[in-house]
Amino acid sequence: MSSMVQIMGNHAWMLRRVAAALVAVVVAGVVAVSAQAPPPPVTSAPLQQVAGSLQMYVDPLPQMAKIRGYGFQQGRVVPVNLTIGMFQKKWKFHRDLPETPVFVYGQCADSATFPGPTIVARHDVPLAVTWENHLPDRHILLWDPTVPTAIPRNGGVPTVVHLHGSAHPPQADGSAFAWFTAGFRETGPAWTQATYRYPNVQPPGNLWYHDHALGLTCANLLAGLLGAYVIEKPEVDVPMDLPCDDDDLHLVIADRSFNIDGSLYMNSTGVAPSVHP
Ligand SMILES: *[C@@H]1O[C@H](CO)[C@@H](O)[C@H](O)[C@H]1NC(C)=O
Ligand SMILES: *[C@@H]1O[C@H](CO)[C@@H](O)[C@H](O)[C@H]1NC(C)=O
Ligand SMILES: [Cu+2]
Repeated sequence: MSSMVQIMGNHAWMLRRVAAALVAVVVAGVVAVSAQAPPPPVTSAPLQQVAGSLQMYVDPLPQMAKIRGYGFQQGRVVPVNLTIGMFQKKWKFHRDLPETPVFVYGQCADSATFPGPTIVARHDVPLAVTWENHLPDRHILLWDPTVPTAIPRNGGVPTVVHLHGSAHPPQADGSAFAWFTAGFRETGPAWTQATYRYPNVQPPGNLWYHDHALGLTCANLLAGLLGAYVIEKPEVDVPMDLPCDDDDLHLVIADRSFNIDGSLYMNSTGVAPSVHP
């Protein structure tokens, strides 16, 4: 459907981003946990022990659900509106790992996946997505309050969605300051609207959507808030006889380390604001 180069370009960026998340120095928790003692630092030995214990090629390649970002009316392609939520649920990353909490995108909690559903948009057909935050009051990972971070007054996990690589108006860009908590209870200073409109006027290709909240992007992505977004254009795709529909598989490569208990690892070195920075 779209060039491999583009896929790799996006993924290379994602890997860099996730790698950054993995080595991020995490300092202290949310308001709610700031009074607690920092957790003891995790050394690389247990992480390598878990990683080394996982056998490769034993699970089928996961296929995320595709959500069509357009409809048909009397044979014509027409725009649709989608609602996609963010949910906490448990996810099994490997046959031999227990289920563990993640934050993931989906049309409902049951169908939410890591990575999120693949949105298939059509060139020149605008798509409106209402992104909803259904996350709980507390994060599953630690926050770093020593960088400018979205801190809601009444708890909740700030989120905002950025469609990476897309050309769209600034109000739909998912500014780091346009964050919102569950039910839009609290919103950041740049928040203007719940529904983002993506014009899909650029050349066809593979994009990805991911969280972009101020100071929380690394934790929210590590927790699972990412997914693929494809712009198809039959005039380009069909003459090349590329695989389509179920034969067109979208691969998302994401790097994660796991603690001994199977939970997602995030580096919490420096969890003491008096010490760091
Ligand atoms: C966590 O981050 C600290 C500071 O950057 C680093 O020294 C340490 O090696 C990291 N821990 C692991 C397990 O990667
Ligand atoms: C999508 O939402 C817009 C704005 O609320 C509305 O005007 C339009 O009719 C909706 N389209 C569909 C297909 O529901
Ligand atoms: Cu991005």
